[in-house]
Amino acid sequence: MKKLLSFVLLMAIVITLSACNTAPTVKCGAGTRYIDGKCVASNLPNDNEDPNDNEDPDPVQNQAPTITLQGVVYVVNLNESFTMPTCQVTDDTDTDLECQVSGDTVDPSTVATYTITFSTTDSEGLTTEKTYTVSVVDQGNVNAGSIRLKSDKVLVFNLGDSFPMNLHEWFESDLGDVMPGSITHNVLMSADHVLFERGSYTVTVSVGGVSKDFQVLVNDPDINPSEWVTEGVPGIYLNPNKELVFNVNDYMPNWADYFIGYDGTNLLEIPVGNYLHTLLMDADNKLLSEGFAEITVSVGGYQETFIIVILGEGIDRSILTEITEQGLYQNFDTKQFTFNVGDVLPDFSSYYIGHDGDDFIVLYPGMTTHDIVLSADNVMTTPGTYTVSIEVTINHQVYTDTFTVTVN
Ligand SMILES: [Ca+2]
Repeated sequence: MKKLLSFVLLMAIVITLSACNTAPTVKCGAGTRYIDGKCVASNLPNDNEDPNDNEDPDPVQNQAPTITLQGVVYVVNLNESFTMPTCQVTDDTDTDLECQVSGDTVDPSTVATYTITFSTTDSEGLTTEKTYTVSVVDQGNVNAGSIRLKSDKVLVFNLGDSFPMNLHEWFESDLGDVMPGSITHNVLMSADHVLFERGSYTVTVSVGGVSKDFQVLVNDPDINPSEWVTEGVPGIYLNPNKELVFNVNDYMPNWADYFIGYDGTNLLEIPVGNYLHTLLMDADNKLLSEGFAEITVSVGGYQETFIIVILGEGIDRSILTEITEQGLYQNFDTKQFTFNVGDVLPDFSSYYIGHDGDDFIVLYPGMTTHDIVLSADNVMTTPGTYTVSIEVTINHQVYTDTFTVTVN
């Protein structure tokens, strides 16, 4: 009854559509068909239909069914769910046609391309097929099965070792050959491929559109990060033999010599990209300006920010090891107090070092005041003797100091 109802409804819609259509309706007589605006004999020599086929006396009138797929997904990420599309069949005469599904069964846990075919056949034997492919792909770097380090290889080296030139031969893949061009990495090495910086590096192997990262460790036999950490206490640790104190024109150091992560059980080597710092450097990675900077180190869900001190070129950094008490300290040893007209105003905050009893504190440009006569672009314009003052509040205690400068 329901089927009959929907058929009646369908007819009503067809009639309505016809009524709305103002174009003249062409009706072709028996034995003819409607082609390019004309009724032509259906048994023309080039007609595909066999005019003598008595089993199909009126092939013109029957149309093959139409398959409509909804929710077609062509790409499925590995291990994500796959839903078959819904298949709807419409036909000029048959109303109860169903989709048959054949072909592959999509397994989202296996990287492959699967072929699925939907087909349907109407009551007069006309068949329609729709075939498409679904690819299960590994778009992340988690396809452990597809690209592997060969079982006899270990990506751990020591300083001074030569980095293997045939590294691609260390890997194997089900996705194709691992070629020399399949490998990219950020391992630091000399021109003759000698490893010279301790650290954790990344080798990326790409085969067949799938990439996978591998960690490369370069160890320094003289450095044992397990001695840096407190057993059972996770976090980011600074090498106790290192100080985050540098001089202007020092090269930025290899942070892997300075930091290690620790999850309470295992050491976590810190990838080179996990050091974020505010150091100003030139193109050669030389430190440009004295003052304070920060470095934020993260690995394995742990993150910590450390203060870096950059002293003027040639300043003995032992000055800082002597400072342990809260206060404002002069850092005058290499500072300039006599200027000439035309000189640019220096950052007087770098003439001081603050300490809160626990750590050094950052002194910002602008914490000082002065009465030097300047042009709009901070150039000294007028000879004279001037006073520079600083006022810093550390743990609610105010520290002040003044000094004089001469402009000639
Ligand atoms: Ca049909």
